Amino acid sequence: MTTAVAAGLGATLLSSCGSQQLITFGDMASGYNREVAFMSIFAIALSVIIFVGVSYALFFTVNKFREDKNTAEPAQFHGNNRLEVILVVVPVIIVMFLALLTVRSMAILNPVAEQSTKIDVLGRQFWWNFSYPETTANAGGNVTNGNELIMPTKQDVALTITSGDVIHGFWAPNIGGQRAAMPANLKTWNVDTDRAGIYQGNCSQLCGGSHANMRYKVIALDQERYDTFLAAAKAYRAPEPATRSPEARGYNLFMKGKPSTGALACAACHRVQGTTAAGAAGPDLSFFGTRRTLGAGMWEAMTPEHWEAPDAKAELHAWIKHSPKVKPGSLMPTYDGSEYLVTGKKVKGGVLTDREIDDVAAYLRSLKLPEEADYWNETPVYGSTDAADNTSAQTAKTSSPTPGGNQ
Ligand code: HEC
Ligand SMILES: [Cu+2]
Repeated sequence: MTTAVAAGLGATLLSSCGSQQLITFGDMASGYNREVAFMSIFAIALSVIIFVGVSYALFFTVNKFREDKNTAEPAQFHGNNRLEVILVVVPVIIVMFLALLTVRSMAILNPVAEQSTKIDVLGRQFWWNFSYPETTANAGGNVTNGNELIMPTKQDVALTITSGDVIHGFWAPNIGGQRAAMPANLKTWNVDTDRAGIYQGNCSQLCGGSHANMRYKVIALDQERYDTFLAAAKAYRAPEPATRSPEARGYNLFMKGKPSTGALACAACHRVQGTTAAGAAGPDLSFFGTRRTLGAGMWEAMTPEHWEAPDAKAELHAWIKHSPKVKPGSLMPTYDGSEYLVTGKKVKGGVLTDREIDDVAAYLRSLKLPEEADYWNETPVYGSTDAADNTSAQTAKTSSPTPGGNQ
């Protein structure tokens, strides 16, 4: 019953071209959504009663007092105190009842338990960082991941949400309601799900040119797998590339850029755990090779070969070369000499050759968590209508549309 009501009310079936995923606050695996559904029953029931009552009264009166049936002046009840009091008191009672229900739900949902898993969420134009404040990485700093939020199932997860620039909205409907991410403002609140799976998250505030491309994935893992992920992420140090390999050349470019052409060092803006790269102006890339999304969820590498697939390689290449052409308004520099925005002004990017870009990409692809900590592996995509999407790398076949093409 609860499920039917909430699903009927709120289910929004959003489908992207390649894979289809059910994004809905009618997902009853989340305690938050169950609570909202419970409240909705009363709100909907009262609305229906009022609608039917008012409609009946209207049609009854109009019909009964039609002019062709009555010539006399209709009865006037102007100044009928009893009627006026009833018409004020009844709506007040209804509104108070609904307000009490809301307060009750807030009292249940809002308190953050001492022992809940804590994750810090930072939104920026147009990407997300998720870090684990209670988990210090062996290589220093907190365990952090860009654009992919890994959380445990069957417990409250306390998210402390903020923004590094303008107001963003954190919203992954399957695991809870939406919350504003505001600069210089930390707000903690709970999300939860009982079911391991991959869920879609989006920025829900119009925050600039690529607001609609400011997405993320929520990957909910059962406790044991979550612990495995966290332990591996904690122990992680970016692998050292073999000398004279493409990865080694990529590593050098990543750390130093190419000053002779004005190509900025990636490390100035991106962090890679276990290296000196500690930039914070762009998403954390510590285990980029394990990730399967690019451009804050704009593009997904869901084929069995993920980053090794030719189209995925092309997409990553195009991204590094000129991300603003792939993603409108991206604040990452270009590496083909074309223009990009720095605090609202157009600036020309430096230049890396295609081979150099491939080397940097090879380095990024090598940044992988150990196999057992690969959180994508065998985690079902919730509500996927494509059976192949439902299992792991072994069978998944579709990949999302290529938004900007591979220029
Ligand atoms: C001036 C800062 C800056 C520099 C320098 C920079 N980036 Fe970025 N990078 C960003 C920002 C900001 C984003 C997020 C863009 C977005 O998604 O809107 C980003 C996003 C990315 C992403 C996508 C990550 C994801 O999960 O979606 C990759 C990959 C990346 N950068 C690689 C590089 C590489 C490789 C270099 C060096 C060749 C580099 N970046 C240099 C700022 C920078
Ligand atoms: Cu946003």
